[in-house]
Amino acid sequence: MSATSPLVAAMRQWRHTLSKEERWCILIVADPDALAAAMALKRIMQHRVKAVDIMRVNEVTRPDNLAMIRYLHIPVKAWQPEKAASYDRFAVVDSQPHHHVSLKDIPFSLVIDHHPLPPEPYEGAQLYDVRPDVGATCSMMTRYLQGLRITPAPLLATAMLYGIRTDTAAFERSGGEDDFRAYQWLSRYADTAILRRILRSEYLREWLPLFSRAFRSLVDCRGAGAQAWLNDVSSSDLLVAVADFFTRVHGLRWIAVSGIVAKNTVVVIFRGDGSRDIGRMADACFYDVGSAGGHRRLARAEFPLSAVPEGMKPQEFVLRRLQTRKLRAITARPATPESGTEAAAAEKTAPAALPAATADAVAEKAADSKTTRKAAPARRLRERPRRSTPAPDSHGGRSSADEESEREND
Ligand SMILES: [Mn+2]
Repeated sequence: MSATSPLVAAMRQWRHTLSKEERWCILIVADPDALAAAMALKRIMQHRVKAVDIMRVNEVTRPDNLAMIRYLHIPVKAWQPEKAASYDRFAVVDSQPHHHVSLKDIPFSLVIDHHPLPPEPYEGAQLYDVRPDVGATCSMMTRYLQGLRITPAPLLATAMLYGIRTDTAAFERSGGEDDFRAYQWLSRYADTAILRRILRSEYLREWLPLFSRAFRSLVDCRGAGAQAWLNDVSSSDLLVAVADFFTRVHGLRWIAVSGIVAKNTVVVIFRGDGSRDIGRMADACFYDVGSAGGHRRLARAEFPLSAVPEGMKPQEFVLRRLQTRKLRAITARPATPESGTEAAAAEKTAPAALPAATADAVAEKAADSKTTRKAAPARRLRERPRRSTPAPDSHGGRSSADEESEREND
């Protein structure tokens, strides 16, 4: 066994200090890795304390995360700060106290996480294990379960598997030896049918009317593309969900799904199969009315409703632009941020001020995830920057990887 053995020893020691008198609260910024790691910690503490509650400090809105909570019976509740006094001790997993306002003033006895180390060391925790080199907190928790000789029940194993899968984007974005091994071990105990069901939970019921609008409004566009107009939507994430759906249709070279967000902004989400540079196309169609751009397969444009000429319907305007605009010369295109720092900085800015591609990527990842509390490493933005030489990538083998790593949250 490896360098983690002292950590397991520390965990064992910590477990001996638990008291039947104490009520524990595990606080998380809920995402799959955090939810599953909290379940694992609760399992480790089982029967050794009076009570363990799992509390989330954020909202869960993504359909896959909601499905995870429902199908795996994760007993997570919304954190109410005024109830803090009813707990004796606190733990945080997959986050650190400085990551979230609701966490920062709580005296944690246990911190287990895989995000970067804090600027100043955290004092006061009996068990403190922060290892930024690990792909998921669930991989760390797996090692603890193994060390304590705890066999995970199917629902716990499934949750942890999903946690690792999500944080590493199924090992495409990150993940090392520890994560692989943990994944392999957990697979023996997990329920793959439930896992598949969670992975397939991509839409919410209330989105279905949008799909019907999309199908009804679908019109063919030049170059084997199509466009759909959804009218008013509550968030551009919904346009993204609908556009992503259409990427499953073989023979549809590109799709543009558009609608009006917040009553005054027209957003167009582009998806393409890579046969043409969709980022260039978005730019060509809308650069003069707002912000537009993206990558070869993913792009976005947004502009104020007021940019639509008097007497013209916005959907007509979008369609006309899609049909008639010619591509601009490559040199005229604005730069796309490529470094992680730029992207991280961009996350804090208002979406309208962002280069479109970044805004898109951020919006998609933001849902329940914790993009704002950690700097995005450069490897997160692994889609090919649109300024790179258009490669003959249809046989690259990574063709669908880009989109997939975007859909998955982290
Ligand atoms: Mn994580």
